[in-house]
Amino acid sequence: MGDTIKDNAEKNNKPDEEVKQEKSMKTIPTPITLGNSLLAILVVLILGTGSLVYYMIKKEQGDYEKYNSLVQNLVQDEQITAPETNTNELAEGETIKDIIDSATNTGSASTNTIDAVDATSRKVLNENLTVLYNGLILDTTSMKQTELKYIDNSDKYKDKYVITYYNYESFGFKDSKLGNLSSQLYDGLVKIENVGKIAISESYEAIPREIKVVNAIPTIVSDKNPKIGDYDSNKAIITDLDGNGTEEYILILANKTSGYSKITLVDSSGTKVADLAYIEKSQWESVATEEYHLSLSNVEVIDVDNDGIMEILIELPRYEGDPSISLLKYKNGELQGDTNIQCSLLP
Ligand SMILES: [Ca+2]
Ligand SMILES: [Ca+2]
Repeated sequence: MGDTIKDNAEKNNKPDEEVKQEKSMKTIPTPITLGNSLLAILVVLILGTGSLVYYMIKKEQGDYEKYNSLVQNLVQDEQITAPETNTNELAEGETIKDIIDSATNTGSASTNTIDAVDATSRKVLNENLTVLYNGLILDTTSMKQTELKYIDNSDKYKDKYVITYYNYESFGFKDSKLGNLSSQLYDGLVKIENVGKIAISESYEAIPREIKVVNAIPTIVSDKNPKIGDYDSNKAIITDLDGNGTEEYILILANKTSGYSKITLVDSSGTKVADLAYIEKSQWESVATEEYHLSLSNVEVIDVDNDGIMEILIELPRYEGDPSISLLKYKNGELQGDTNIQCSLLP
């Protein structure tokens, strides 16, 4: 106490600055006490923990960078495969150009490239492609006469046909609807209801080019086929079946006097390719209550196998039961399928 009073007295004599200095001087030389050593340990601990945390962050960063570079490598790998699709796009572009070019050249070679257009994606689509004709299954895998098939009602997979169908009628797209299984028709057999005349399970463009129907024979055709004058009922379907830029003609011809009718394919130059189907009076006279002629309703033009080419479907009538279907493909000046089919309504 006494010291303090004495000190205070001394301090009082000194200038303010000196007093302050002395005060700070006195506090600096702190003796090593228990509290201070605890503080030192705490500081060491804090520094230690800090450096540990720093090390861990660094390590995490390293790992992240490693992961990041791995991901980048993967992305680069993806980018290596990506140009393939670009090449496809290029090929497609070239094909479209080819098609446009061929429109003026009537080239047949250029149509070869049509098949190459997104062939891969088409193949994937076609694996599950279902085509219905009047609600019955139409096998579109080969160009020939084919029977329409019913669905077996006891088939445990029959529900796979209960899907949305894209419906086509009168040479155009009609709508898309969910098809339903019908009630039993014959002996455990059902078909699909609520669909159009032709129903396709995939949403590709099945009529990619305009189809015109006229009630006359185009002069380019009649000039080269003077015998067409013998028919008194003439209709022509005009469309570019194979997409090469030139139109083909499907003629529906009937002679009311002779009772003969036929469906004929004519190429873009007006030259007959083939008679596809015909019926004579003797094949319908005894069973038909009215005159029977093959008509527009016997023909459909639609791409049923998703290759960009519209097939010709001829409905072949019969005495009873469902008609069979003749599938034909006209491509590069060549016709695949059965021709000159004689139809008959006789039992
Ligand atoms: Ca054509
Ligand atoms: Ca086709």
